[in-house]
Amino acid sequence: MTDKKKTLLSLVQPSGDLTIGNYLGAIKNFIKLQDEYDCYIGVADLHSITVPQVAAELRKRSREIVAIYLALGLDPDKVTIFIQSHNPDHLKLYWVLNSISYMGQLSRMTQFKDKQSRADENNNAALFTYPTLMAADILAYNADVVPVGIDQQQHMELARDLAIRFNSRYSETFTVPESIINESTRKIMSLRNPEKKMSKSDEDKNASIFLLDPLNVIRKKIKSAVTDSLNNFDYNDEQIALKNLIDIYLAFTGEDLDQVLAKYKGKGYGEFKADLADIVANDLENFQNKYNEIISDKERLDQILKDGAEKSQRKTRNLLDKVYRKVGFLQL
Ligand code: AQP
Repeated sequence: MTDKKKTLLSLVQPSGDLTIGNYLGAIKNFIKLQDEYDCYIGVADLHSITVPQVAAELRKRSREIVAIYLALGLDPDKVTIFIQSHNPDHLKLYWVLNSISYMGQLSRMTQFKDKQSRADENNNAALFTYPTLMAADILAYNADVVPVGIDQQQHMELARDLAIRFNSRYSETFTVPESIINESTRKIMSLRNPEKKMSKSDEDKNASIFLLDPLNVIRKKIKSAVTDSLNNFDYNDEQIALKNLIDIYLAFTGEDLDQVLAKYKGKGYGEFKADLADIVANDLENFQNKYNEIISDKERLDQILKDGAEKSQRKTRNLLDKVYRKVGFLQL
């Protein structure tokens, strides 16, 4: 008898063009783990309207993310790839979890505080309850593991709290999910300000490397990334800009830190940055060639998403019936 695979779930928002932060922090782990787990990988379109979006662009980016997943190596025959809004169970569970989410806890979420402070006229309620929807995304699938960057860790804690709270209030129902976080790529930083996370919605386009940036732009961004004036090739918390570039180097090459330190010790940052620019550009060139082929086959992408919608609903349906019964909704 074979053991039943555990469930892995993770979503990415189509809130902008994807960066190497999204790739190294989260997507790389989906790809690595796709054989080991029963995987549900989504496009979080519901989440993305917590900040203003242009409808046509949102639709376009949703399909693009699927093509990116495939070009990076996700196999749709193994993994269920779906759009969040195509499975209404996310929203059905969201409402129930809202009823056991505390305002105090939600108001302490750093992502909410950060986005709210930048969103003057868009201080909307969905931004506030975003983490509850994220908990619903995860708990609806009884996911065992969720690969994420460290910025999502606080939301993961909330998802765990809500699972435990629901289980103790109504009886054992949800798996308490664990995060999977890559230590060295848990938070890829901005190329312009190493105190800030690299983000797809950063207004300074030179701060982020987008997976679909032209190769010469990628090279230029890396070569002009901020470093420091110490002129000392080392990996430490005083030289955070350089540390970030070394983390990117390690992630793309698979080399270990000692090897890289030995290679560039005593050399100027310029040589290291030029090599890094080539490494990232060559890797992404390969990816972009595949992407261009995949994105041109709209029919295939839509078929993957139709199958994905069906499979994701099949996964969540019984659990949602159970939850609705437990909270006391009349079922006929
Ligand atoms: N800089 C990063 N380093 C490591 N991991 C990162 N992630 C995002 N940025 C980094 C991880 O990517 C996954 C998908 O992210 P998301 O779409 O859910 O939204 P996010 O975390 O808010 O990512 P962005 O790029 O910063 O988007 P915007 O600008 O729209 O807010 C998550 O697992 C995330 O941790």
